[in-house]
Amino acid sequence: MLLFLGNMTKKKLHFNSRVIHGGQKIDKSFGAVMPPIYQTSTYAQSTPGGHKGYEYSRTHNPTRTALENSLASIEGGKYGLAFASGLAAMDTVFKLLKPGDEVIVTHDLYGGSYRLFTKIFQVFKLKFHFIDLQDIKEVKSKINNKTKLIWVETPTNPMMNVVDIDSISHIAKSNKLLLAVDNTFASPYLQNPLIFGADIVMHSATKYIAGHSDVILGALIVNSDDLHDRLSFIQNASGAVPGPMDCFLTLRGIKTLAVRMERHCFNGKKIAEFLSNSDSIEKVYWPGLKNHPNHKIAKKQMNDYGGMISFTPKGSNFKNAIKIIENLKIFTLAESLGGVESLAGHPASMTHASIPKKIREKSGVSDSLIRLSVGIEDYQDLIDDIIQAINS
Ligand code: P1T
Repeated sequence: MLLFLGNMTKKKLHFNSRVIHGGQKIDKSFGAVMPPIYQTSTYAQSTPGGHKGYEYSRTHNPTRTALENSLASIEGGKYGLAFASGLAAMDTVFKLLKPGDEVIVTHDLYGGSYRLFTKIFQVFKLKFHFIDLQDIKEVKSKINNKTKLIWVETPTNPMMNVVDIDSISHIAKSNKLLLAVDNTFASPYLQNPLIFGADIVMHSATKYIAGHSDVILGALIVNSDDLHDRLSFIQNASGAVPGPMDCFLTLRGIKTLAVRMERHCFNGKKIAEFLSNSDSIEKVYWPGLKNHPNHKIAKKQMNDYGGMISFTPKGSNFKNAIKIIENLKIFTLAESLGGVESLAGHPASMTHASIPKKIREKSGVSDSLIRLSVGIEDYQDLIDDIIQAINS
């Protein structure tokens, strides 16, 4: 099959097929099944402007194009844009705004996102309202004629709260606001925010999308021609693009996204249930649990519940929590998430250290909170590892 599957892929193929074929072409030169890594910064021109669609690799690169088409396909969007990191993708979104504009943001979010908003964009006079996006009244009360964007992260990092994208999208639409959703924790396998009315979907593709802890990459997916044009202008003008090798690695990761996610979800359920039934554990945060406060919303907008779990051990404090994650042998103590290997982290001192203690504790990021990124190992080995780490 030497055909470009393009739109047909997006509309007709199921997710399991789109991760393999979505937006992909067979290489014209030698029939390579995987897209070549076009490790070039520039392209020969017969006369100024006389090129074959590629001029300079900050603007476009064929390996990046293959990835961007794949990203669009797996999120069910029209356009994908790839960036040097998740934060670079976010940086691009906020450059759509101008000084004086206001943004409504979830108060429970990745520490690096909080740092980008407060330490970079606040300096350029964007105003951020960090609020609980589950409180619709509160969301409405923050909207005024300067409000331009609502930024949602769901499930949230690390508290695993689930925001109802559909409800927020109705508010955004009726007030002519852009709605952007950070879909990193869910991945396109679990949730497609464009279906619920989001204008922009953002991913740290570093995580589940690439899936092997070997690349840093970000993505934006949109349907609107106008938004795509504005974002790709900033992508080129600001220049935070990924190199062709990282695009290739991400494309390779995407091929197994569906099968990896299936196992992440299976293992996530096993471990969340084990933790919930353990006498040593105080609280478990995983949206698949029936007693999770947002379980119903999660059931409505997600296809399954993923492999991210946070928990607090009983009677724990900063020291105990650190001791437990240091004792783990199969889970690696590390930042990041979404790779095939299980990781454990201490949000208060690691991923969320840039959020002032008082603010992070308000959203539940206490000193005793532990975050797990459950990998695709055998779940029994992972459970045994948690038991020995708590007991030793
Ligand atoms: O690391 P980068 O690719 O730039 O992505 C930033 C980012 C954005 N959004 C969410 C929800 C994220 O979790 C992250 C990165 N998070 C981690 C590194 C972490 O360990 O939580």
